[in-house]
Amino acid sequence: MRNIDDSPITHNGNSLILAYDHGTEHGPVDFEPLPASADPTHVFEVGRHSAVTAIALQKGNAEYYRSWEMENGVDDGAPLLVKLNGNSNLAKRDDYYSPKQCSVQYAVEELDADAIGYTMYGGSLHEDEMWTEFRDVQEASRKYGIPVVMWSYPRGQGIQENDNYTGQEDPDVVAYGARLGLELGADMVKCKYPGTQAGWQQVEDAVSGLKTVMSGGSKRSDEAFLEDVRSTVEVGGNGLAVGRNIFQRDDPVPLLDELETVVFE
Ligand code: FBP
Repeated sequence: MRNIDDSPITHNGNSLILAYDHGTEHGPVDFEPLPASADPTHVFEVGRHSAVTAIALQKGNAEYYRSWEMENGVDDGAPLLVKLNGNSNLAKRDDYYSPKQCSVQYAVEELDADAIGYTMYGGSLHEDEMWTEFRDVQEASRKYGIPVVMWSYPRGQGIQENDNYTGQEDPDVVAYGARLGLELGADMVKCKYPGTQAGWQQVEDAVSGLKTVMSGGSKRSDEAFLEDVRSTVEVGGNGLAVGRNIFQRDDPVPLLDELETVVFE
């Protein structure tokens, strides 16, 4: 197994993943604050900032990304993380589930992926199916020697109906989700920020050195966002995977400059 520190998606052991799978997860509403962000090439360009160690895309945009690089002679684009599963807000389901739309084989052999991403909804009625799918994803990724990042978002009936939990940002819930990443063989786990540094410390305590990245969340001020990132990195977090806080900004470069310092230096 290749060490994730040798992967292009990390730099000095940490990562800044630019997430752009919102067109599936939330729909075009996420592009309204900055209409230019509906054009994937706008975000591909943002990914050329030296702070960005990976761009996370669904299959269709990943195909577009590779052809955009080729047609425009881009050789400094962000390494590609292909997000294998996803879901939409259009669907009606009995509980959270994120179907897989791309195989590891296709991601690696056709898209030249540098890493794989998979969302796991622990606590959902469909958790068992997702464990089974993740097993295949993780084992196939090992064969190709590329890292797997688990978007570990416990939510659904198992969380709602458990009186011990206050919701998906409860530190106990977030830490449990992070631990699933370790137990199931992810190389990095992406978690919601539980709101406090003590909460993130609980995440770190649960994962025994597994790489962790904080999920960005909805857009807030530069200062508030940087404060949250700093608070996770200070207690061992390995960076972030962020979408709206970058692509909804008119000019994300000053924030990316600051993040580069906080995450890598
Ligand atoms: P943001 O930084 O915009 O929160 O993006 C992170 C991310 O994990 C995306 O990859 C994904 O589209 C989105 O959050 C899913 O958020 P949720 O399922 O909580 O609505």
